Amino acid sequence: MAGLSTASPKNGIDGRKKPNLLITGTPGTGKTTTASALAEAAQLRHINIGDLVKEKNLHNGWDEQFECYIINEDLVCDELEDMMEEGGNIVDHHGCDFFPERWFDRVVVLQTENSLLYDRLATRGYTGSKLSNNIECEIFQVLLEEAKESYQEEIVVALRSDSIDDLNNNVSTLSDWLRSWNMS
Ligand code: DAT
Repeated sequence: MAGLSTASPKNGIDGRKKPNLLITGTPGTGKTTTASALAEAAQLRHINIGDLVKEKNLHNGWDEQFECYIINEDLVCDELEDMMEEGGNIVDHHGCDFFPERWFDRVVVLQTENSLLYDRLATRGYTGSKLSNNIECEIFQVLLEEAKESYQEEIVVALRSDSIDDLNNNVSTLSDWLRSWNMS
């Protein structure tokens, strides 16, 4: 896995002028909070996949068991293709294996200590198996494994997201990286 400070920035695989960043992690780890602060700091576009799916009906109905929309991955990818080609996107989603690998210059996996994550998800109203499944997902580092299997390991970075200090540090580190990419 790459440390952000040592990885040298480079132009996008498709020759895009601005980088695309994927922020992933278990629900509640802070993807949306981080992506939205970073998008503002770096003046990039924040794309929350969950919101996009709802707004544009890019799903195959509601999953009663998991209490979420069943994402139509092909429709999501079709919807995003032009924007991703252009660059300058921060994509925020709790999965990462169905996007084309060529889209992203960096993949960030946020991680949160279990008891803190439990409290955040309980506050959000998660209970029962929805709550325990997500905690297990974090314990087993499912998203980090998925990211490492789906992208080159040198573009994958795991960042702690336990506290507001972590949040601020992550936004600052990622802003620096985006700036250095733009200068390359
Ligand atoms: P996600 O998009 O991964 O589901 P979120 O951004 O909605 O997560 O954050 C979930 C809650 O946790 C929300 O109330 C904001 C808070 N939060 C996010 N990142 C945090 C951090 N690093 N430290 C403390 N609280 C955080």
